[in-house]
Amino acid sequence: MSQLNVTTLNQQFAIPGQLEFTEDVSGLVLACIANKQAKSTISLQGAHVMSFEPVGEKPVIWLSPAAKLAPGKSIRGGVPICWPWFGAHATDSTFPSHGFARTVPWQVVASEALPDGSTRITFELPQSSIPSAQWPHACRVRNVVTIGKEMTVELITENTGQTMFEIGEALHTYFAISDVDQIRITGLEGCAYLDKVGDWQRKTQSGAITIAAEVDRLYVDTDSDCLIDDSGQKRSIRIAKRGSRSTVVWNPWVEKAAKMGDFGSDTGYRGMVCVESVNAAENVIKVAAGATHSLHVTYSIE
Ligand code: TA6
Repeated sequence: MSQLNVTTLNQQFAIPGQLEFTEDVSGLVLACIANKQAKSTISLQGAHVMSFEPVGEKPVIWLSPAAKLAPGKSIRGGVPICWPWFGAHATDSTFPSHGFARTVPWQVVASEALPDGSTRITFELPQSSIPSAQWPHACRVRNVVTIGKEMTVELITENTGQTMFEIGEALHTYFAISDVDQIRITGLEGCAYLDKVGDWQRKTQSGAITIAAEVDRLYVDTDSDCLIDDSGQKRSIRIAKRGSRSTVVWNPWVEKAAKMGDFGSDTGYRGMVCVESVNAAENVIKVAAGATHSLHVTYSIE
């Protein structure tokens, strides 16, 4: 049975007053959550959180006004899932950057109204969505999203095969900010990073991160929380991760954003910053046969 039948999804997984499924004009199927604590929209394609807005707060997650919703196309903004590799594929440049998981259909396998008033929905990557030429391993992959005053996203990789496999991954999260010159990012002081803008040179972070040009840094061997202090919005966004040893901080700045063409206006890049919870470079994850790995992140406002 096709999971993309909205009627079937609502019969099986809708929660009155909290969760319903709709089909967007683009043909993408969306899970729409609205409970007493927050609202969120999640595309079944890529199990891709597109929005998260706690009641009484401005949106936490940024989605480009020019995001092109189309089957098979990555969505600019939200929480893209990069899996089973991060960035360019190690050996085959014809394979999609950041893996295939974010542009293929996922299925809904569970929905729950939790006692604390939050709503949980579980997505699974069906074998039929996995291109065996790119990923010839037996696995079970789930993305568990919980929407309440806080949002948690847990990407779970189970090795159901007979041999170890290695994954790179990320919750490549775009955050809505007042303006890029109003923020500083803390939590990575003293960490080593690979500077993509500087030919991947290895450097060390000194002090808080501020942004006044393109920034694209892969911080390694860090499991620290990060805080986006936004003086313009008089709030901080906390990113608290488990099962991730890398963090990427990215803002494309004006030229790169213009080249990408889906950041909206020519100043669209000023309203966003990515702080991504990652396992990449020396932090890629070896998943032994029969083992399960979890990348878990909680997003909250302070
Ligand atoms: O995580 C930062 C990054 O790797 C940047 O180098 C840039 O490529 C960004 O991801 C967006 O990639 P995408 O494939 O979504 O356009």
